[in-house]
Amino acid sequence: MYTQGLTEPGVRPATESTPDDAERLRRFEARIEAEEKIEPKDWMPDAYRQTLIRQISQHAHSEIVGMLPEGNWITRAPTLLRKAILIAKVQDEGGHGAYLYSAAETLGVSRAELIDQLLAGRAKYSSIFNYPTLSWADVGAIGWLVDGAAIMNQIPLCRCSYGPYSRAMIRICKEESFHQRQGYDIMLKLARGTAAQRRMAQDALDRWWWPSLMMFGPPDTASQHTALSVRWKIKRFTNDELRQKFVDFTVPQAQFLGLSIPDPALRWDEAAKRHEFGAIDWREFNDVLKGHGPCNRERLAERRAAHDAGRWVREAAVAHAAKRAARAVA
Ligand code: FAQ
Repeated sequence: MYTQGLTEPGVRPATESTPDDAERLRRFEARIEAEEKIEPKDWMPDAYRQTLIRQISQHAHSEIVGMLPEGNWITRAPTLLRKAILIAKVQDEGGHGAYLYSAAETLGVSRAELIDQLLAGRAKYSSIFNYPTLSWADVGAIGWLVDGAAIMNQIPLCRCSYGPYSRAMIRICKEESFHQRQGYDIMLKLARGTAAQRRMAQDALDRWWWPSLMMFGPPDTASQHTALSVRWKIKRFTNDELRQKFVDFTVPQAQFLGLSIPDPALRWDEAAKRHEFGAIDWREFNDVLKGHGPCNRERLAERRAAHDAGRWVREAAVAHAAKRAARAVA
């Protein structure tokens, strides 16, 4: 659906610099300025193509690794209804990965190549999915906070200058919004339940709050890619701007639940009309990115096992497609 103008997977269009490039760049930037979408066959600077491949593939990997922490709770969901909702949510995340790999393929890279990079440990995926889900309340906290942070980050991506990515994000955001509500609903039930259930909800908030703030990426002063991505309208806001919006949006939701955000420095600044919050532990964030988070090894091992277990399905699909193609020729 989003593959109009697709080059052969794995074949990158020529990107050598020519004297015409300055003029092409000028026209490209004028189109961005005019809010036109850039489509797969259009000329684009190599840095634009590379940063999109990087961001979209990291995003796709995050979706499929993100299936694992909640997937662990499918067999232990407290009711049949909760189980059905959770299965649907986890399945949606797999679908998001599929749209995003397709969007990345329009840039001349193959899905197989991207998945190989993930399984070899050479690709990044969101830091948040390297934390464990210790109780049912964690499923609520992931929906509320992690999907909440994802929506805050991804709604502006619906206006991304690259057509296939922006179109994929529209459907993804609709589904993420349902995910966020189901998470908040779990938290509400627990927060209004027994004292033990309220403790579970508070414990989940205590553990997921800071990693959720880290999802938005390093502070603007340390972000390598933000300036160019904002200039080329891949990103519409900086990491710190989105993090602030998330805090301002989420604090009243925690108050409604009667839960406390685990940040003694959190306070409303009336003059600035925003919440001030405490310092994020960037050392922890960098450790997780280097592979030393609580669950990095486990997540990659599970993805590798799932990939191996699915080999026969991929082989059968390829054989089926080849057979149909041969029949069409005969
Ligand atoms: N984790 O210069 P910047 C979800 C990396 S989907 C790991 O600021 P940029 C749905 C960054 O890649 C969640 N790495 O980079 C769901 C770069 O590395 P590189 C994923 C991170 O791209 C819910 C380096 O640090 N969402 O949750 C992280 O301008 C529930 C420097 O950073 C997306 O991917 C991090 N948190 O901004 C699923 C959204 N932050 O490549 C299941 C799209 C930064 O130079 C259950 N992505 N890095 O080696 C984006 O908006 C951006 O890529 C940012 C980073 C904002 C993540």
